[in-house]
Amino acid sequence: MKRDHGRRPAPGLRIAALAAVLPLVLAGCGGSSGDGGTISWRLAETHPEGHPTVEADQWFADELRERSNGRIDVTVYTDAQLGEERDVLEQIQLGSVEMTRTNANLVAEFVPTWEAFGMPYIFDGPEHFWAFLESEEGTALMEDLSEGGFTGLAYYDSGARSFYTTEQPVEEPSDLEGQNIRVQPGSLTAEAIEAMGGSATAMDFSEVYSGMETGVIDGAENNLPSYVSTMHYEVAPEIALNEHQRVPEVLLVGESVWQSLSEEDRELVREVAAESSQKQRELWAEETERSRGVLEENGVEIHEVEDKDPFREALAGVREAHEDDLGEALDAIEAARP
Ligand code: GTR
Repeated sequence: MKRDHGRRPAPGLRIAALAAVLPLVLAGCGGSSGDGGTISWRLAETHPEGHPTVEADQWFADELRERSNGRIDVTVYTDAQLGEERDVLEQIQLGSVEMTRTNANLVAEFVPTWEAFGMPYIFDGPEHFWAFLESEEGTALMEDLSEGGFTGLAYYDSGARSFYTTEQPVEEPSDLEGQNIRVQPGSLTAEAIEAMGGSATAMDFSEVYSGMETGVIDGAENNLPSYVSTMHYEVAPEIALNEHQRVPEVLLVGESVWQSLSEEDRELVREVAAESSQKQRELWAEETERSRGVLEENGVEIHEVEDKDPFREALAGVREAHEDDLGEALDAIEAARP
């Protein structure tokens, strides 16, 4: 699970890295043959090996290869080797990468209704989260992905996101005052942080470690497995479990790539993706548990936030501000509350 903390390489190195990736990109172009031959897809992933989401991607690839008798061949590229998440979504639109596992907050920039997933405290907890994702409305939101040129295959778990900082833990909203927090590009999180008196900086995932180390930012927010796999706890050891968002992960493929598949292959891919989601949820639960242990071993004190109402109250205005554009999706999420 060791990760390169994403210190930005010198420009020369970046060109060299691009030169290394380009042949991969070109070799994979037009990956689906559509004529009964082998179909080769690259699956872009930002997490490192060992992360539960990567294990699920790999399970999906292995099962699909086996059940298609080697005909559908998905290769998982971890650690943002094919680019940062936002860039990958653009590459998928262009057809130069076939598929990815990404986070709904990143998708929001391409598919406006997906911004609803980033609404703070819109989900009460895991039961509500899965009740919605597995409902007809959850499926309808998945279908909205076609607006961005994507076809969604499965939702994955991503737990709850909480703030972690280099010095002052965020145990109540006012703790954000004077703190500059990294957010995912294009997400609603910036508005939420500003509503609580903090400031927000959008930054690619792999730049967050060095951003906190050098003091460009004072903290970030994420779930426990990612806090551990990125080793962000080394530089930002103050984590407070305010759990402001539950943002699903999604496995998606480019729409044109999808259209090139036969009906039979689409069915197979969907079936394996749905099973990989079940697998991912199990792996996720185990890793969340294990992450707590890793943090304890490393002397990181987890600040529990028993009363989350002050956060909910401070963020009520964000919900109101989005009544016109997201009201329908937000109502559907609220209606799925078990
Ligand atoms: C993680 C998510 C990643 C990435 C990351 C981030 O929870 O799984 O895909 O979006 O958050 O904060 O950039």
